[in-house]
Order: sequence, then C-alpha cells, then structure tokens
Amino acid sequence: MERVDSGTAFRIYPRGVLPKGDKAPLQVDSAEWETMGQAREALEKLLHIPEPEPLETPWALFDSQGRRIKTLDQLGNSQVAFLIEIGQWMWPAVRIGFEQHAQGVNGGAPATLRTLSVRPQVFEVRDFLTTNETVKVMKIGKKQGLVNSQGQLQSSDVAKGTAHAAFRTSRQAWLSNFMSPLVEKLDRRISNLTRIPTSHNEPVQILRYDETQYYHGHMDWTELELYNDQREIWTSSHFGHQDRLATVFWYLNDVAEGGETLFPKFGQPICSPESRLGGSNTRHCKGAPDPDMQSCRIGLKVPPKRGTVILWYNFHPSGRGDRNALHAGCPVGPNLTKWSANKWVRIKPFNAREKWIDNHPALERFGWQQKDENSCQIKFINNSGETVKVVWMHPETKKGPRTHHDQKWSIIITKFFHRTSLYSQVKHSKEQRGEVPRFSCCDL
Ligand SMILES: O=C(O)CCC(=O)C(=O)O
Repeated sequence: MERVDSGTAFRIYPRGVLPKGDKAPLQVDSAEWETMGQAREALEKLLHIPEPEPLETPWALFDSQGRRIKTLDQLGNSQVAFLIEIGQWMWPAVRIGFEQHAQGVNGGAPATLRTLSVRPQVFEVRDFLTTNETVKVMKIGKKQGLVNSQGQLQSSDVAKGTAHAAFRTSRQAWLSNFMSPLVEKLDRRISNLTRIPTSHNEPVQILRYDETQYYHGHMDWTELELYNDQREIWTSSHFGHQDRLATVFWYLNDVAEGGETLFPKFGQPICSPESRLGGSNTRHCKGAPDPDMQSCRIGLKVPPKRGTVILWYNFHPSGRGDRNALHAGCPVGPNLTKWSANKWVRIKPFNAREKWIDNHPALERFGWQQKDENSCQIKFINNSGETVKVVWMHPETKKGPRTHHDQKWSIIITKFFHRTSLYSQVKHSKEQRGEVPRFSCCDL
C-alpha cells in the first residue's frame, strides 16, 4: 500500500506488482476506518483474503523497516505499508542487485541486504559476522563435538531404505544460546535483521563439510505431499504453518573451490500463483522442471565468503511454501573444509504447541494418506554383522515390499496394513543384541 500524496488514501498493489496495461490501481481511503478491526475487514474484502485456516498465523501490516503496524495512528504515519499474509515480516526482493538498509541490526548499525535472487527470494549481507566471531563460533562447534548430519527422509526414501548419507554428508552440532554469550548475541542480531522475534529462532546448526562432502537439493519447508504417511511430520510442521519461514545461512570461512550454496530453481516461474495456500498442484508447470538434485551445474551459486550471511525465504508472503526455495550445498573442493551454519527462523514461535486436526483442509490439499486402524509397529534389529534381507509379505498373496538391511541398522515398520506392510522409518541403531531378525512390539 502506498499513500497517495500526503492524504488519507492508499493505492494498493496486490502481490507488489503494478496493474497491467492502463488499469488503475486499487485504492482505499483510511479516513473511513475508525478502528483497526474495520481496516482489516475492508482490506480482507478488497484483496479477497480468505478466513485463516486452523493453526494459520493471521496476516499483518508492516512499515518499510519491517515494524508492525498495529494502530491506525501508526498506519497514518506510514508512507507505505506491506500487508503480509504469512503474518511475519519479509524483506521485499524488488530486483537482483537491489540494496536496502535494515536499521539497528548490529549494535545500532544498519545492515545492507543485497538481493541475489527474486525467485526464490535470496539476500546477501556482507560482514554480518566479524572474523573474530567466525573463529569463535567454529571453536564452540568443535568443543561441542560434531556428529553426522541427517535430513528428513521423504516417504519414498523411507520405503526404499535410503541412507541419510546418500544425500547429506556433512557433520554438525547444535549451539544453544546458553552455551555462550556470543551465540546469544548472534541470535539477537539475526532477529534484528529478520525483524522476527528471537522466540521464533532455532538454535544454531553449525556444519563442517570436508572435501567432497555435500548436501543434495532439498527444502527447508515441508512439502507435505512427500511425507504423506508420516503423521509426526505433518503434526510438527503444523500443516505447513510451523515451518521455517527464513534461513539465515552463515559462512564461517572462505572456500577456494566448491562448497557453494546452490539454488537450482533460480528464476523459475511460480506455479499456480492464484492458489494462496497451494497443494500438490503448485509443484509443476511450464518452465519449472524438477532439477537434478545431485547436480551443481545449473542455478544461482553463492560461494562461501567468511563473515557473509545469506537470508532466504522458504515461503511466499501469501503463506504458501516456495517451490523455488530448493537449495543444496555443493561438494567441497580437494583438501578443503567448509564451515557454515544454519539459523532457521520459524513462522511460529519455536515452542508453539503441535496439534493434529482431523478435518484440517490441508489434509485433502496435500493428499494425506490415512493410516489404517489396524496398523502397528514392528522393529527389526540386525546384529549379524552382515547385510541381511528382510522380506515381509502377505500370507496369501505373497505380495509385499521388501528391503535389505545393513549391518547395525534397524528398521521400524510403522505401517502394518492388514498383514501387508510398508515401513516408513529407517533409524540408525547402536543396539547389538538379540537374534536376527529380532522382533519387538505388536501382536502378530
Ligand atoms: O551448505 C550449504 O551451502 C547449504 C546447506 C543447507 O542447505 C542446509 O544445511 O540445510
């Protein structure tokens, strides 16, 4: 919304774009509103904003510095206002190379966000961390002890028994605020940058990639249709609303070769822009192919530069997950190490309570597959010291999925449909006891 001259009227540009041809922009007169409630009602009607779904955050207004506009007085003092349906501030990308200054980020000093990409929305902030801070953060990470990184296995990978290392090979540690005043200070600096309170921030995930290590293409938000039998994931992502709105990715050292962060869908169109919350129908359209998730050849590549952070949004301001926010960590060059870190910023506070809602509209939109009442969980643990095959089949039809089963790995079958099964979780297990295979749980 942009104030017309210095009057009470605002011109409105839905989705931040100018109207096509000689069409006049929408206009409202704020003098007609006596309360913020009336303003909200009028804007919802004008912009066809539907009722929020259960668990969805309500839309909000912000000024150009990302400060919330909560009263008509505040609106009256704003030359422009941004209505953001996802309810949290998002810096506008405008165009590649656009620079904007976020005031008061680091001890009162501003930070400059430079747009690297509009679709997806990616910004670079140079010198966000000092060299001294990068060194200290790495030191805290080392002290904490690094373990192998894991991603969230999609249902198809679970069914195939894919190992985490097939698509992510870094090592990592979580750094919480209480571990060091520096970690806490950086947590606040991130919130100053994103304008989203620290209560929405996750702890820092510090990453170390050695030569050839990588993270293949993935999303930081949950494309629910890819997890459509994993209730825990649906519940914890709050039907897409408790996901990671923003990723602030820190580069802690320079990497002379490889190790870039890649956005392979850079510049692709937004499919079905008319559908606000979207579903599987927003995945594919002309000009938006699925890239090769393992390749680092095509897309926007951001090379690691010590002290720089990049901020990208995993959602559109409308509240819909951004399919173009797919990203990867390219393999690190020979004899090199990349140190970096994730600071994820959630749409809702980090401690927001998870809740399952039986008739939530997202269930149909993303194709939830209802688990059978007769399902149960069976766990196989392999202690044999060699790979064994687990075969599970229907007693009459002899049909059923099967998998192999590596040494020291256990498989949890969480679905047991009328004596045929799909296993939907593969877990690393240090357990070395019992017979092969060892059954636990469940009446057979
Ligand atoms: O390493 C990178 O550049 C990207 C890492 C990443 O996407 C992640 O850790 O989620």
